[in-house]
Amino acid sequence: MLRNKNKTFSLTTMSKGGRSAIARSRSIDQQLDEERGRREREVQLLILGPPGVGKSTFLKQVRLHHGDQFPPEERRKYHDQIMQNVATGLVQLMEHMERMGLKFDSPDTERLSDDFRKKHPRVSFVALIKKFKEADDEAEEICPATTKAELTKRLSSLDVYQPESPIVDHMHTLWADPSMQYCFSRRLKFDTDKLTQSSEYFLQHIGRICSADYVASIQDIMYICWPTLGIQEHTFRVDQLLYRMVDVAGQRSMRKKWIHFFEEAVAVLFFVSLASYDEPLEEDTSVNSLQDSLQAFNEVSHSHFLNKTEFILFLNKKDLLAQKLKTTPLSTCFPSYSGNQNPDSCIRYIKEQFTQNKPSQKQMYAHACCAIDVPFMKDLLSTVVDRIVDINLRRTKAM
Ligand SMILES: Nc1nc2c(ncn2[C@@H]2O[C@H](COP(=O)(O)OP(=O)(O)O)[C@@H](O)[C@H]2O)c(=O)[nH]1
Ligand SMILES: [Mg+2]
Repeated sequence: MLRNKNKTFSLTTMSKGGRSAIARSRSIDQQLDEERGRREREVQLLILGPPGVGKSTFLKQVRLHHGDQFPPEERRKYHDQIMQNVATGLVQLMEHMERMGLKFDSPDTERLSDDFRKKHPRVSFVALIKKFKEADDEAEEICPATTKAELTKRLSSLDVYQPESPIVDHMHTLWADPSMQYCFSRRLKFDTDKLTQSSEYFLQHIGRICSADYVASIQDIMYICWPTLGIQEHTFRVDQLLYRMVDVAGQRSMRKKWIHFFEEAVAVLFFVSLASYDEPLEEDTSVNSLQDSLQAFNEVSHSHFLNKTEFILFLNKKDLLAQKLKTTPLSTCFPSYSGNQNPDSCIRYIKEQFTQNKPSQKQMYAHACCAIDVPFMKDLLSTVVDRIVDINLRRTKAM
């Protein structure tokens, strides 16, 4: 028996066509209920932002605080990436030694360094990502086989994580050399090709990393610098909700091709590096990197495909911003900024630049953060999860 406001229909007294229409309508209702139920339980989040701003690090924090917490066998999977980061840092220092006219202490170490540089050339992640994007502009495929193959080749040539492998000894020997140590001590004075915080961290921990019983710590995992190629999806369950987070890995140039796939996204988590305020864009050095992020943010937050999607902005790398402000004023990026160089004042100003042009129907949430800081991120994640639950609730009610 079906009830429709005032009337009661009996299936047996209806025509065949009427019965099948009702059956169809029931099935549609059921599908809609299921869909509504699924949406209430599943939250799709889109992670956006240029490469290197901390998106993967954020996802690692989610995994740590709301996922499997990286059991030991999972941590071992990061060892190759860590070794690659150590090798890159060493080779970068060798290049600086050359520029500074520094020689290794013995001819044996000199030979070893030549050999090491040949076997482990620096992998230019920026070049790889660029190549990958160019190929993407022409092809539909998200991760071109050529780039994947190139990356795999580079990695297999490294093949380092064998504690008994000679490379571990070689790293020790090269790192212990007095000229290498002197060069490292001068790192803050490098004019170009500065060491990243991640290289600095891994070089300072070479002894521990190269030990036979090494298992990557959570902090090691957060410091890894490794490019994300292609679209990646990560799911996490917090309380009753399944969060489906899609990291499109800084796929900016072809956004028009895929943004419509994310119409259903409940929120965009948009990442920006505060530390990029004095950096030029890799692909166009006439453009300031933070200004470019601001433009990308304005553009995507006004996309009509995302007009039902809320935005949560993460102004990341606030630790590096604080360091840089000691020597470089914020006006480098925002000439109209005339305030002081206190990090909090500068962050307030940057936040304002990002949120002042928001679409009127959207709430805009902005958080300054440091994605490698484990306790800080634990608290921030709990705030963000609460916020997403609220957004999702409002959205399902409005359906
Ligand atoms: N100092 C500092 N480094 C960070 C922070 N967030 C991420 N990183 C580092 O920045 C590098 C790039 O981060 P990643 O998450 O891979 O960037 P993605 O390309 O946006 O996924 C890694 O070496 C991270 O350890 C931060 O808040 N402060
Ligand atoms: Mg990434």
